[in-house]
Amino acid sequence: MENKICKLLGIKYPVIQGGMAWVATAELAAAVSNAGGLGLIAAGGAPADVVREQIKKARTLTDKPFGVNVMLMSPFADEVMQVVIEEKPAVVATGAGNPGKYIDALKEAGIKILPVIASVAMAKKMEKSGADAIIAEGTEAGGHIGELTTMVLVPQVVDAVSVPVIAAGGIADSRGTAAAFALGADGIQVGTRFICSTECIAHENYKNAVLKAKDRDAVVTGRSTGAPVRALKNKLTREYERLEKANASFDEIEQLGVGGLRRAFAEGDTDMGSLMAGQSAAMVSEILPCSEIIKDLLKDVKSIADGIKEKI
Ligand code: TUI
Repeated sequence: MENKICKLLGIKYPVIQGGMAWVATAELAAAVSNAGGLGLIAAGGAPADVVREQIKKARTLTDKPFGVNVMLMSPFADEVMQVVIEEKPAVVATGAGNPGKYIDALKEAGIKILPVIASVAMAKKMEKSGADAIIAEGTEAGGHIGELTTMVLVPQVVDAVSVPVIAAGGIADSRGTAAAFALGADGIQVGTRFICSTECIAHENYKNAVLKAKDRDAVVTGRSTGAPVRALKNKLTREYERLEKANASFDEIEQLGVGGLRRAFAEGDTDMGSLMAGQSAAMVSEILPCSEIIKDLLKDVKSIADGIKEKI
C-alpha cells in the first residue's frame, strides 16, 4: 500500500527535511530530494530575490520535487510568497504563523501547502483553510517552538483533522520514525539530523557542535519575549538568560539575536552564534550523506513494530 505523503508529494520516502533558516539551502534541499525525500529551501528572514535564486539553483541540482519553507514572522513574508507563487516549487511549508491569507493563491498555482503548527486549534484552522497536510511540530524541535511535546501533539492532531499528518520534533532515528507512525502520523519531518549531512553547507563548527551535544544541551531562550527559540547552549544563550532574568527590555533581548544564525552558519562562531538545533542533537553522532540518513531513519521500522508486539 502506498504511503499517503509519498502519493501526495510524488516522493519515494515519507521523509521531509525541516526548513531550517540559513541551514536549509538549495544544496541541502536538492540532496534530500535526490535521495527520495522532500527537500525544503528555508526562506527564513531572507529577501525575496535570494529565495528566487535558491529555487533556481535547486532546479539545477535536482529534477525531483522540492519545496520552500516560508517563515511567516519574516518582514519579507509577503514578497517571498509572491516569488514562490511565480516560481511554483512543488510544495510550500510555512512556520511561525498563520498562512491562511496565502492558501488560495498557492492552490491556484498548483502548489501543495503544508503548514507547520504547534497546537490542535491551529491544525483544525489550517485544514479548514485548505492545507494539503499538516506538519505537527513538538517542542523537542529546534528553532522557534511551541509548548506541546511531539508525543502528545501528534495523536491529538491526528484525531482532529482528516488530512495526513507529518510528525516533527525529536525524530532522529528509526525508533523515532516508528513512534511517529505509532502516533498516527503518515510521515516525518527531520531537521537537526540533516545539519550533520555531507551536503549541508553549514560551517563545520556548527556541525561539530551538534555532534558534541548531550541530552540537555539544546536549551530554550526567549520565552519572556513570546518567541521561544531552542538552540545549543553557549555564550549567546547564557547572555539571553542573563538579560531575561534581569527583565531587560524586549528590544535589548531581540537585539542580541540579530545576525545570530549567520554567525553560526557562515562564520562558525560557536560562542555568539545562534546554534539552533532540536533536543535530538544529542542523538546525532556522525556526518553522513542525505541518502544514508534517510535510509537510517527508515531502517527496520517494521521489525521495531514486531519488537513491540513481542513485548505485550
Ligand atoms: O517556524 C518554526 N521554526 C523556526 S522559524 C525560525 S526563524 C526565527 N529566528 C529567530 C526568532 C524566531 C524565528 C527558526 N525556527 N517552526 C514551526 C513552528 N511554527 N513552530 C511553531 C509554529 C507556529 C506558531 C504559531 C505556527 C503557527 C502559529 O500560529 C500563531 C497564530 O495564531 O498566528
